[in-house]
Amino acid sequence: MATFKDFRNDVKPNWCPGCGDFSVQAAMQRAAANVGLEPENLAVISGIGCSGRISGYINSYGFHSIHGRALPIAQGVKMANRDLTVLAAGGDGDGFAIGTGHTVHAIRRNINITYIVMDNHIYGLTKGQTSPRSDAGFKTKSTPLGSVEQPLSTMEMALTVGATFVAQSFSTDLKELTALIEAGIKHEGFSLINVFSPCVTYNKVNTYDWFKENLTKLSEVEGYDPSNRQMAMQTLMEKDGLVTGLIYQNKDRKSYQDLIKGYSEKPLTEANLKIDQDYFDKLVEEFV
Ligand SMILES: Cc1ncc(C[n+]2csc(CCOP(=O)(O)OP(=O)(O)O)c2C)c(N)n1
Ligand code: SF4
Repeated sequence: MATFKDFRNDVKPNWCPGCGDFSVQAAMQRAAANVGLEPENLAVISGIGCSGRISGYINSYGFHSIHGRALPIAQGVKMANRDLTVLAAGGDGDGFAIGTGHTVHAIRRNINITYIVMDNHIYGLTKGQTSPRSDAGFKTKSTPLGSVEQPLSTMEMALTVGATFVAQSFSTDLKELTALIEAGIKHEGFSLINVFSPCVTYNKVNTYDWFKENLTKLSEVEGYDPSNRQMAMQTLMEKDGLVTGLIYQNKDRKSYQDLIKGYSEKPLTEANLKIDQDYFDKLVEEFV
């Protein structure tokens, strides 16, 4: 049986020392081993950004794709081969700026993949511009006088568009993050896990200490019930989205795969996609 070490490769991450993404990588590797996967059962599909490099640092199938496009590719991989566990990963710019449309539709589609967002409230790779997660007033090279825009409340957005699994964690809490990724993998549908993963180089406001001071653990909120969508929404609004733990899970809704007729019987990789010559000729005739 594989251990987390089997999900390591020889590529040395070129993240800055102290970047939150190191722990996210470790949590993904641990979670994959803990749920009993072998490297050949896993595909990690990432977007572009510092965080997007993660697919190159994990021993599994992988695809370092295009900015904001990890999810279309990850969904395609899962639809072609449902036997693979598919993890999509990227930054808050990747998933909540250029990729927002894909994120919203993947959530409502409820395909059985797990999406891990490394949320540092900034564009790291391009050297520190605002992201849709940056707070109002946040000063960067692109907003020298402070951002005048409100940040996107992404967890509330996910609940609104029909998410069946929404969780949030902090990259220093390896135990909680690993457990949430495991739960996301086991969830029969789309799971969104937003990880506060500080950028130590360009974000001098939302630091490790800042998150430590401002985050509330849902496990410590009395009576919190992650199956209650209304409670999830109310708690997010009260705490300005700054919570960690399992925010919401709906185990009753069927995944996209389970609703597509025929898909559950045979993945595309095993289907006979050949068509005979007569049928091909007929098709061509139709179009010429
Ligand atoms: C289509 C396209 N537009 C813009 C870029 C430039 N670009 C690369 S990464 C990035 C944003 C990075 O921020 P984020 O996704 O939050 O990831 P981080 O680097 O912070 O991990 C941008 C705008 C690109 N590579 N491709
Ligand atoms: S620039 Fe920021 S996000 Fe990118 S590797 Fe460095 S610390 Fe991490």
